[in-house]
Amino acid sequence: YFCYGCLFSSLLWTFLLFIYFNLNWEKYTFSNVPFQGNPGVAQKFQPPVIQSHKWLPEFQQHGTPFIKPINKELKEIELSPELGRIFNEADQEIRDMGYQKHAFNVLISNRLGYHRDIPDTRDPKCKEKSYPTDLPSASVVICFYNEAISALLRTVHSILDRTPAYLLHEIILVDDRSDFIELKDELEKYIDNNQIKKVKLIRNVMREGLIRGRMVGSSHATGDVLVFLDSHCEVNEMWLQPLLTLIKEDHHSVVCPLIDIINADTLIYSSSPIVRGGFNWGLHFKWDPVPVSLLNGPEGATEPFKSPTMAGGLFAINRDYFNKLGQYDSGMDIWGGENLEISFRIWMCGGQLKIVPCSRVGHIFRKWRPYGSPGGVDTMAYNSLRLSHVWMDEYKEQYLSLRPDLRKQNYGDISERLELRKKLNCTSFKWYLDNVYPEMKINGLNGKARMQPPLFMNKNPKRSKILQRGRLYNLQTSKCLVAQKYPDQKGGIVVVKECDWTDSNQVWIYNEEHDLILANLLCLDMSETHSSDSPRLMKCHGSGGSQHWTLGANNSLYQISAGQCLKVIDPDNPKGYVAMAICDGSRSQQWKLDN
Ligand code: UD2
Ligand code: MN
Repeated sequence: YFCYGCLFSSLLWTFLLFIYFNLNWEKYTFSNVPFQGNPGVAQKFQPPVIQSHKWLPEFQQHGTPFIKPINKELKEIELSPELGRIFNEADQEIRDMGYQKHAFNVLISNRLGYHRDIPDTRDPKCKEKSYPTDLPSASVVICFYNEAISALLRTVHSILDRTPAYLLHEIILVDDRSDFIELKDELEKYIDNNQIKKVKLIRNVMREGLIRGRMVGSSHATGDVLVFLDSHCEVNEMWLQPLLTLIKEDHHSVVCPLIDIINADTLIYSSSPIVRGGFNWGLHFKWDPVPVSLLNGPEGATEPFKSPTMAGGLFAINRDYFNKLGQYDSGMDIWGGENLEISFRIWMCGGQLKIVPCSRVGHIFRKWRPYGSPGGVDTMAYNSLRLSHVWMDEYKEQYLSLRPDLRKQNYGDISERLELRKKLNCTSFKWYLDNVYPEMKINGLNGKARMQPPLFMNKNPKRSKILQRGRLYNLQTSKCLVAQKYPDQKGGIVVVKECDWTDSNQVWIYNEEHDLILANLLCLDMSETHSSDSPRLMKCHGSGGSQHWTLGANNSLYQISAGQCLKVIDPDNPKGYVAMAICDGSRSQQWKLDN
């Protein structure tokens, strides 16, 4: 018995599917990421790639009335303090929610729009360098989770604006299953409406974390070189050519740009000191000074130099080499550790890792990570445990003795990574320490967990030129701004009290850095997260943002990252509480810094 009906209907279905895919082939690409049998990582069907085709004229720029013309020679961009001003409750909401969701000033990010000028932070000698024109092409891979759309699109446009089209093969955005709706609808619409032809958008079906996320992205890439970036970067002038040149010369070179600093509170772009990557035995990445011997070449600080490790987010690697080298450890989850893993692997298995100071890319360094991992797992520890067991030989004891709690913790199956190490004929960790990172002391100290900007700008505020010195006197109450308790108490609030012209603890210093320093001890600081909190006295960090104050023309005391003015809450209340509020020029918001 033969079922002709069944045969007919299955043929019909095949035909219909064939027609459908042929019609949509341009738009939908299906592929599987080669996850090599890791438990917990299901072989899964990859979501469609949304790709736009045509190239439209320039995207209509967001109006940015706040930006002063930039002096390109400056090492720091001059943004108007007005950029962060809060005009109404909607602004307030954007700013406060922005800090909660993204840990940086989203109000300013939105106002900057998707295109902006940034200062050319390279050493002037870099501009005299020339690079070959026949360079390999680049696929830029950006994996993101719950990113602020303005920061993401500014990353994308900075690449489109500052990369020669013939070198840019594509930009692959991997949405790591973000929760925010704007990242689904708005982004897709934006890419489609503006027909940004080089941008491909891939959506993960499940949250994978940045490590597998990047693997998904790279599996879709077809350019010669992969360039990984975080989703809150801005690339600078001639950023790509020096990276590609080094890879062209030696395809076993993995190269990083120098990471400039985009301030999380003000979005000011500034040049970074020349540093390289290291780590401590807590397996935290850290920045190290570059040995003078490495900078003493004929070109000084413009020559690429070797780096024992990379920070992780920003690097370029030949695509074939990335695959041969074993991509990433797909058993690692969400965040952390993959940067040391790939650094060790590069050096131990025949490659080299370099930082190229003539290539500059800015990155928003956030003070905390605004997201967790599913189940609240410490993925950094889990990932570090995996890498220590695969790569660190007897030196994993250095780590485990600092983290005895991890000795018994499960770290999944690492057999494939051990095989990879064998297959690639890699050297020992001792070789790496002896030859690549001889500065590393055995039994070193533990360090910090957060990703910090290089040599976090702990400038001594006392060194900055003093502009004014005196009491901060409120015009409505005729009282002075002082510490509620002690001027040397970190975290203490400030209030207005009767002025005492003999008390040096009431004296403020206002310096060129726009710090307000009380009694030459602590700085007036405004929390970035909670603008409803009152300002506090904190250790001076010298990096502006939460400690940047301007004494306005109408006697206002304006806080740049809060976008608000200081006011006395209730002039009749003897407690003298002050708070930040929308600037309205009222008497309660008027201050004089006087002797
Ligand atoms: C640094 C690296 C980062 C990564 C990390 C260690 C730089 C400038 N940044 O931390 O790239 O190597 O160290 O793992 O070197 N993301 C996802 N899914 C997630 C979590 C994050 O897609 O589940 C994205 C995120 O949106 C961002 C990127 O991964 O684009 C890096 O995350 P981050 O910016 O929070 O990491 P960062 O800069 O603190
Ligand atoms: Mn980042």
